[in-house]
Amino acid sequence: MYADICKMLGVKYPIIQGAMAWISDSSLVSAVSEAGGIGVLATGHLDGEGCRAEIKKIREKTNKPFAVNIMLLSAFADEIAKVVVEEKVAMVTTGAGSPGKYMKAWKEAGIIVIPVAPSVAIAKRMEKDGADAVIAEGCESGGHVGKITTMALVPQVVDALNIPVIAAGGIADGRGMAAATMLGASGFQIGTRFLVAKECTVHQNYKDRILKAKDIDTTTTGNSTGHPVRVIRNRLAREFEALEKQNASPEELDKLGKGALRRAVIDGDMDYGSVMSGQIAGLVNKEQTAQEILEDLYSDYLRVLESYKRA
Ligand code: TUI
Repeated sequence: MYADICKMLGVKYPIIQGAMAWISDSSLVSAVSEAGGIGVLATGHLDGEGCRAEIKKIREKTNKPFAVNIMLLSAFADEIAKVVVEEKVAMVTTGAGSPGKYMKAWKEAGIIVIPVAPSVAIAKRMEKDGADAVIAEGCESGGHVGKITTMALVPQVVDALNIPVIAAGGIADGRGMAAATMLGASGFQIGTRFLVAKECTVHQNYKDRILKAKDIDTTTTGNSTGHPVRVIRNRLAREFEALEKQNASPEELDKLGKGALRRAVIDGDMDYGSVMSGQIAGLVNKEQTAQEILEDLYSDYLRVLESYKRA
């Protein structure tokens, strides 16, 4: 079944590198795509021209297909939606909202559109709006999350839709990929494991924090704002939780959260930065090149599937 997704995307592996704002830049994206996966440029921290410049850099490093992610809460979403058309990007993923209003222009430009959906109802709407596939993202993921786990979400989305479903959230090795296959997924989106790729330019402190993370080290903040975000628990997360318990206003919470992702990614501030990570970080314990990660993931996946056939 995964062959369909590889064919649709023109890639070797049915593996999409999850977009990570401030983190998945041209360096990581070109490395993942060059190695046979789908690199995804995050644009949550960029404006239209910043996005165009990164696309140019990716193209200088690889001629393989890559995707651009549009974080729909971004003030620059409209600009970036235009840039992907002008730059003839092959594929777009979206997050944190519904891309319905851009769909016509993107489909006319021949762009493959794969939105993230955190629930069956949203996934159905995206299929109706013309999505080519959806990424069913469980709340094990890092960053902005929905309410349902990957285990519960993926099979329900698979049953409700006629387009391919890509599983995301809690996948970092061949076992997770095999499990998602059993749930009916046609491909996999993986973020946290690519955070520690050698080509990933995130601050070394961030990588080290992921490498030493345990299963219970993440929490979600922002539950009262309607935009819960999964992060590694640190001083910032605790202060956020305390403020939320006191029913702080959205403005107060915004003030605390402002610039926090940049502080973690660029400055390496592990106390007052927002260290977004999936729950699977405990399984991620070595730095490898993007090519090694993809080869490792895929051979592990085939080995797991094979071992069940023999059993
Ligand atoms: O978008 C993500 N994960 C992200 S975005 C991000 S940047 C950020 N920084 C600070 C605060 C908030 C975000 C960090 N991580 N994942 C994809 C995702 N999309 N998760 C959930 C959704 C989603 C939610 C609602 C998709 C569609 C949707 O539709 C709502 C509607 O009514 O259409």
